[in-house]
Amino acid sequence: MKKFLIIPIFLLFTASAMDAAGAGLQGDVNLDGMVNISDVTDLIDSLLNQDAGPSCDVDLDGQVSISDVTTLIDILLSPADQVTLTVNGVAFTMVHVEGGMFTMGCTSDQWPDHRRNEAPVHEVTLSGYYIGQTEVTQELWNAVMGKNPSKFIDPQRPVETVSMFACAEFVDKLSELTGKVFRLPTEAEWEFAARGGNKSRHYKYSGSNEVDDVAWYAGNSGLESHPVATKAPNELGIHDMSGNVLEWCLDWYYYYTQDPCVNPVGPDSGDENVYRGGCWKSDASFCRNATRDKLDPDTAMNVLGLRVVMNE
Ligand SMILES: [Ca+2]
Ligand SMILES: [Ca+2]
Ligand SMILES: [Ca+2]
Repeated sequence: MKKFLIIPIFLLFTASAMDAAGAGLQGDVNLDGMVNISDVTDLIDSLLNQDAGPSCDVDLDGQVSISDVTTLIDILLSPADQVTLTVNGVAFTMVHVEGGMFTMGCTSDQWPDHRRNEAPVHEVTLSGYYIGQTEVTQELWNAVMGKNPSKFIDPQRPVETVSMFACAEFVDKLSELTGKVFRLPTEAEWEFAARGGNKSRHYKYSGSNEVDDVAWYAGNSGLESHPVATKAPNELGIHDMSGNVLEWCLDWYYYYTQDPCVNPVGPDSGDENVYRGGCWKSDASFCRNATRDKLDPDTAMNVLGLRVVMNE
């Protein structure tokens, strides 16, 4: 086997061949528009037969070798930046949030209108996950639950007037229908995604320091919800984490401590659940990335909806 470890590329890369390879999908060895296991087998065949073409140079170092196989396998194993799923004819997109570490709470970008329950700041480490590119729309809720409890009826607006219990039922049904594991975000997952994850530019609101760029809030909403994704996205391409509707989180409400934590899920029990992000009725300061508050899980109001998380 060893003699196949380094095999020089046989086709000279002309400028046009490089362009063609560069323009294609990285890892699409057999040029069928998809990257999958057949590209691995075709790449190994090409290595063994010494007939590798430019598309076999997956890691773009100018030669075809075993390192292209390992790079291709890495590509296949790494989570996609986003995934679009369809349930009962309704498509929705989940954005990948790479795992990382961040400072949660009233960091300096949240001053001076931060609130006492955002202190103390603390270091949080999270594993990767997928989070909804938008709040759950009425269209999606209806496709899963067969009804729409919202007050501001419009398929493209976020669902609202949903209690924590109704949301728990929704994520269970969504999991059943898709074969994936859906749940509500933990409060830490919510804040990390709102801050832009590892791409964070440390804005006050989710994606900007100007609330009007990214949020439907009391100052611009006309006191109603709006279709999702009609304001600019944040650093990860996620919309409406500031404003439009408030979003339920999984955690029972608790007071922060300074202790660093890994994948925190909040206390084991409690009376009220956390919600996040401000809404069409909030003032700007409530739409900040670190703002947090709590409600009885029975509560269903026209300001309160959800966004889902899917495990990696
Ligand atoms: Ca392919
Ligand atoms: Ca190579
Ligand atoms: Ca929101």
